[in-house]
Amino acid sequence: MKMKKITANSMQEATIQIRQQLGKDAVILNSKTVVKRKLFGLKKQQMVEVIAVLDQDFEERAGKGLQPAAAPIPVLPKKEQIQHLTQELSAATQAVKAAPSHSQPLEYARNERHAGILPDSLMKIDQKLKDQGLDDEIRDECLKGLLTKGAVKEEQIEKELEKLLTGMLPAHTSDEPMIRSKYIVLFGSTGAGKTTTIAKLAAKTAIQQQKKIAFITTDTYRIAAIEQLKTYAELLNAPLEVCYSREDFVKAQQTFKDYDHIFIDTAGRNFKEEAYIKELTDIIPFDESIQSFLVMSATSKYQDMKAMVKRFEHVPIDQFIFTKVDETDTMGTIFQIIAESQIGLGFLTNGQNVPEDILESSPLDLTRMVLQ
Ligand SMILES: Nc1nc2c(ncn2[C@@H]2O[C@H](COP(=O)(O)OP(=O)(O)OP(=O)(O)O)[C@@H](O)[C@H]2O)c(=O)[nH]1
Ligand SMILES: [Mg+2]
Repeated sequence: MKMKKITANSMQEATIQIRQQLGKDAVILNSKTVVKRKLFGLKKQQMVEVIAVLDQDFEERAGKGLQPAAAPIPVLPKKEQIQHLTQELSAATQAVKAAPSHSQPLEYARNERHAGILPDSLMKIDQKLKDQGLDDEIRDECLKGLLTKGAVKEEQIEKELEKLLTGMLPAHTSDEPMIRSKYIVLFGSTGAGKTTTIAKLAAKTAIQQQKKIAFITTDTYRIAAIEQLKTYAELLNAPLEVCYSREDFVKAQQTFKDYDHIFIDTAGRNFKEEAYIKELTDIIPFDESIQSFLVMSATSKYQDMKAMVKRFEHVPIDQFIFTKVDETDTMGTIFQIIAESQIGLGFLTNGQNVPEDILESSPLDLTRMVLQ
């Protein structure tokens, strides 16, 4: 085993020197910041001191053909390093979280910290998850988990990563039907796909499960909105009540007391306005007989989705519905929102066809969509 102590101006510089002196299979055992005196002790300078080793036994094994020669051999960090690496990753995440967003130097520091320490296979997967929109915290959890399991080869990574990511999502109670309450309400911003999705859910419940269904709409904002829902109601031979107030709503509940499921459509609003949230909760009593879905388009930006969830923090959201997944290739944003809020996924919709284009997806399904 060859060991070298290298002092350099930055981790990146140290990594280059290590590669030059010990080759690409060298592994960093330890790194720390040190203060060195320069110019006859007049000037202090912060530097990094890195201890790196090259395990020749490993090299010999590789040379004897015990490892595939063509593909670069992933360097599995040793046990004592794993602890060090996971600490480094936690520290890096804390620093990035504490810093203002778009903090270039910290982002650079984080990359510099990982470069040359992590095997290439893990760097690659980290980048892939980043491209999907997963944040530093989730990605660092994945890297720590993969390192702890010693998963550095592609097949191992795939298997472990699936488990790690799925474990971050709220558990799915698969024995319970997704539509489980008497009242089903969908709300969300304008044009998210609420009415189309209500029609899909109602049609599936009426046709496949042979349930007696009815509709309520509180979307009295647009004339066309009532007509839109009426068309679906007529097609399904189901009654529809239009509610302008809580009194209307209570009356409609009485009218539909013998029905199995009542699907409630609401007006799409700019929910940045607190008054619109109040309007919604004034008409609909969000009690335990109501199953509520916040509907968001999968094409929305992460920050907008996050703000939307925050705005509804006083309205109980049972599950999310993400629409228009057919219009995006990035499922990471959805994953991020679910993992962060711990609000489960109800449905994904993937097209304009009623009732076909709707999916019930488990946490594992969503993970696989992110990794695809
Ligand atoms: N590509 C695609 N389009 C969809 C999907 N779901 C709904 N849409 C379309 O999105 C548009 C808006 O759908 P609506 O159901 O009217 O949306 P809404 O949320 O009820 O709209 P407002 O009531 O005006 O707030 C329509 O053109 C739908 O066909 C989907 O999963 N994929
Ligand atoms: Mg609508």
